[in-house]
Amino acid sequence: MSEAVQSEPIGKFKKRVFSGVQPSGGLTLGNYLGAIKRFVQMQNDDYETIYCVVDLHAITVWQNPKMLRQNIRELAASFIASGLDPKKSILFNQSAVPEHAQLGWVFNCVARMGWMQRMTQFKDKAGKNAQNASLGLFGYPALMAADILAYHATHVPVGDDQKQHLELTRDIAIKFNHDYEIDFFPVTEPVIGGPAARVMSLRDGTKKMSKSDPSDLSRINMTDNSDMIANKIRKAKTDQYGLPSEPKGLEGRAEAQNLVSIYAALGDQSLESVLSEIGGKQFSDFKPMLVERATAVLSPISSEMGRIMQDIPQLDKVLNDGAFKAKSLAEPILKKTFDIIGLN
Ligand code: AQP
Repeated sequence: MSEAVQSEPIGKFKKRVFSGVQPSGGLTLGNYLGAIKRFVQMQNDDYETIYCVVDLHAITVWQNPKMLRQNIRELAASFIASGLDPKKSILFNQSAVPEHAQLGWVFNCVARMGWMQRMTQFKDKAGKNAQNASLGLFGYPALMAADILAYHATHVPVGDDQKQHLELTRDIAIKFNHDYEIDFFPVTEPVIGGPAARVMSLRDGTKKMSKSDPSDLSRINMTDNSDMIANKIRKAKTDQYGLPSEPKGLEGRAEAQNLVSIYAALGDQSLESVLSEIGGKQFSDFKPMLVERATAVLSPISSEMGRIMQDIPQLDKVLNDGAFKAKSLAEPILKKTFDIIGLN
């Protein structure tokens, strides 16, 4: 089992993992280290694993239809290129399994306005113009709860930014079980942790690395070639001090902390072991090491993605087969939910 699992639930429920990524543009190193790498690890642990291209979430902000279609396939290709194996994991896109939206509606009726109003991601994404944000963006966490609970998933690997949404998923499950006096939905465990739970922007160590940041220099994209990676790391913000030999020496140094954490996560090392090797070096020596490691990890993934995108019928078949399997799990859970509520 992955070291980051925080506790052992979950009584009668089978150990089942669900997680998703939005096809809202090219993937970043943050998505890879915070989520997809963990997906692959859990696929090889003792779990049933279900991974989803959450396209219904992507349309909470406007998407160009042609680009969306392309992004859905590219994301599925990057899942497979990163090591997700359709023979071991169910891979599919959310809109192909209508049970997500149906259960999402039920959870819109369980979740409270006050809960949603506390969600910091809505505030960040809606910005100053919240009145003009879509209702879907506001209700996003109820659909996310449905994605997870439609499968009775017990564990959800995500980056640190999704922690609050996972807490809301737990609140929805608890409230549903309480309101209908039945132990029906599991209280899901988040799987968050490791040095790259929150990869930060290369330009500003206080901001999350994000696909939608207007500055391409702020992120490493999974499809960046070695020259692009080298250029971005060379330009990454740092400070004037050398690297410490213990984590304590990174306190208050957000940019240094971020680069060392990325290096550690890429090499499956702890921060302590990395710092014991590189302590005393200057950034001018460390940055080329980081470039080399990032290129060694990302180049094979990006060329495999290119190869997979050459055979769209095969990729679509993987997604269709995955949707069929996902639906066969979600359908009886939705039906039982309707029974409990009194809808059929
Ligand atoms: N910077 C990050 N560090 C660690 N994990 C991250 N994740 C995202 N950014 C980081 C994790 O990736 C998974 C999928 O994220 P998503 O695409 O569904 O949504 P997001 O969190 O909104 O990601 P972005 O890149 O910031 O997208 P945009 O710019 O479209 O909003 C999640 O598990 C997330 O935690």
